[in-house]
Amino acid sequence: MKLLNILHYPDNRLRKKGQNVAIYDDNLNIIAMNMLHTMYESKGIGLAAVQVDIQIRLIVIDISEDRNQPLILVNPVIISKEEEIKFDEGCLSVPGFYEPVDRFNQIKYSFFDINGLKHEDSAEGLLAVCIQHEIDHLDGKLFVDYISDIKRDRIAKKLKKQESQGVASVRKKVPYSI
Ligand code: QAP
Ligand code: CO
Repeated sequence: MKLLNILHYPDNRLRKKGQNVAIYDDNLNIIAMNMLHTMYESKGIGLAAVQVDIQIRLIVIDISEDRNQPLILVNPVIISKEEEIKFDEGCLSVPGFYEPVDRFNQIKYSFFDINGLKHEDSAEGLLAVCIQHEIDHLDGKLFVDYISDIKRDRIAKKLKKQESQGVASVRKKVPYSI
């Protein structure tokens, strides 16, 4: 399995849209497995193909405590949504930042599994929010698009600075590090 490179905001490639998957072959399976591996290694609960610079409508999720209940959703679509909530969100593409976002607490959604079989299901709470967040990625949208311009610009500036200095040198500046 391969660790994939996760793009960080404000990388423009995060604005590309994912194309519908038409062929369910080994290649799709390999991408899904590498995405799950990358998500687990990064301690994430969700990852969309667009975040690893692959423009297809594929997301992987695991919200289980034991990290042993992977979900692979191909061409996911939200059919209905109910009950507005504010949810504190983060993102592997926006490391270190968390902000409240308006979402829906209950959704019905459809998707294709890795074999190309269609399913319909419902979700609520964290899973529902995670599916909404990941489908946004497939449309080039990030959770920071829902917060104020000022906050978003501040986050972009900080992440750009970190990127230019390199994560290692940022760590070196922390006084309590060994
Ligand atoms: C999306 O996000 C999500 O900042 C998935 O330093 C998040 O997996 C949906 C992560 C919250 C619903 C609620 C973020 C890991 C992981 C970070 C993630 C970080 C390390 C985020
Ligand atoms: Co994200």
